[in-house]
Amino acid sequence: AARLNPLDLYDVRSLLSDEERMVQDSVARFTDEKVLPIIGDCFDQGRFPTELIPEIAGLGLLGATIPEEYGGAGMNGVCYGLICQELERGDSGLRSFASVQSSLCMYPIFAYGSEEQKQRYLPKMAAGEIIGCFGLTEPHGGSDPANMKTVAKKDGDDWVLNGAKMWITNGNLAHIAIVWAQTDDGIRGFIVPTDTKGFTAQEVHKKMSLRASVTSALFLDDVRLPADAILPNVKGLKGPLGCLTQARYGITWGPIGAAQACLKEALDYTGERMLFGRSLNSNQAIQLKLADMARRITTAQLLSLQLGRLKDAGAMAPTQVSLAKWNNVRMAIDIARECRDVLGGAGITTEHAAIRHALNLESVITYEGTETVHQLVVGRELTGINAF
Ligand code: TGC
Ligand code: FAD
Repeated sequence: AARLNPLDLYDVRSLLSDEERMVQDSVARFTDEKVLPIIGDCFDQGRFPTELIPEIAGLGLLGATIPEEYGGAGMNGVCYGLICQELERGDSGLRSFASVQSSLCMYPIFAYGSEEQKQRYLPKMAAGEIIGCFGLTEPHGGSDPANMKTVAKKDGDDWVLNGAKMWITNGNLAHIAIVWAQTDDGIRGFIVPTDTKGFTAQEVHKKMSLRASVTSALFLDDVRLPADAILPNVKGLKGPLGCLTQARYGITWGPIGAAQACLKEALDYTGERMLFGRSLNSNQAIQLKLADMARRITTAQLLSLQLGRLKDAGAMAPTQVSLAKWNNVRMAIDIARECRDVLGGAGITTEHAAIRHALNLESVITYEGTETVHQLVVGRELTGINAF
């Protein structure tokens, strides 16, 4: 009998539309042909492959869900999820780049910006000519962004910003930063060109995770901006949290790709490795591990697809995103570590993908709300009690 696809045991792909399948295939091809041959070296060298940006943009992967009139690809949420999945099958750093540009920089300009801001920035951001970063987290504690110390004060018509942001993806690549700051009127968002006087980005080194991604600290020292730098249409923490909901949704899909890459590697390796006179995969202890990986990938796939259908129906609740972000990242990090283990010594170098994915997922489980933050969001939903 024909065997099932080990990376899609429930044929979740059959639930996709033709367009969704086409998008998945084109990103999968990009990952296989352009990302996988170089990404182990990029990780070793601590280098984000900027040379891939034009092709990423050309495939419509930046601002995929932004309407075409602003240069986006006008795709649905499920297509965006599949893009994240196939990019992260390559490396979490590539998916991070697309998440930040699309959900954390283009989305707030689209959702909260003026018509002039949308026209000015979005088409060039979709083309990869303007790269953005998103500054919410501060050095004193990212889980509690309401306790923000960065301030923006009015001076005549201008705004003057002071403060610092920490762990900012794309910080040293970016042409603009979306910076969230406390004002007399609550938390507001600003579009800050990174060549503005008083703005500096300092790359974080010595990372053991997301090495193929740029992470930076941002410093704002009397950064003076014109009145039209503010995002006019949102006030309060719901501005940045609304962006996080978009990015976290994509992050529920991404780790499925990382986990699939690891399961594939574990299947290939244990099929070929001969120990005690038989292939490694003939042992019950190994089959239990492989079966468990497939079980957890399958449940994650169904969770994200239903989440995407809810999103496209306009019915997705942030708590549902929290549950899937928690489940799917936990699933992937456990699988990557288990895959590293079944590869034995071979699992410890970047010749294989497992340890790179496992290390990357240490960031993914922390950023965009730590696992604990998402567990507490679900707990609050169930009990009505805020335990933060
Ligand atoms: P609360 O004070 O109750 O609510 C404030 C306002 O926001 C609204 N809201 C949301 N809106 C949209 N989406 C959500 N997920 C929302 N959650 C809350 C809420 O309705 C309220 O609106 P209003 O009109 O009443 O003012 O805030 P909370 O108690 O819900 O928040 C607490 C908590 C801990 C959940 C929140 O602070 C949180 O999520 N903390 C984690 C911070 C975080 O995730 N930071 C991520 C930084 S960015 C990043 O990591 C990028 S990595 C990207 C990459 O490289 O891929
Ligand atoms: P803390 O908030 O100090 O948390 C420390 C620990 O305490 C965690 O285990 C947490 O779960 C736990 N904890 C916190 N509160 C509670 C509680 N009430 N009860 C129990 N436990 C609790 N941020 C951006 O704004 N933009 C970016 O582009 C960005 N990119 C990132 C890229 C990377 C590689 C990394 C690692 C981070 C990035 N971040 C970014 C920051 C990220 O969002 C934060 O690291 C994250 O929100 C956690 O904040 P923190 O690191 O300050 O940890």
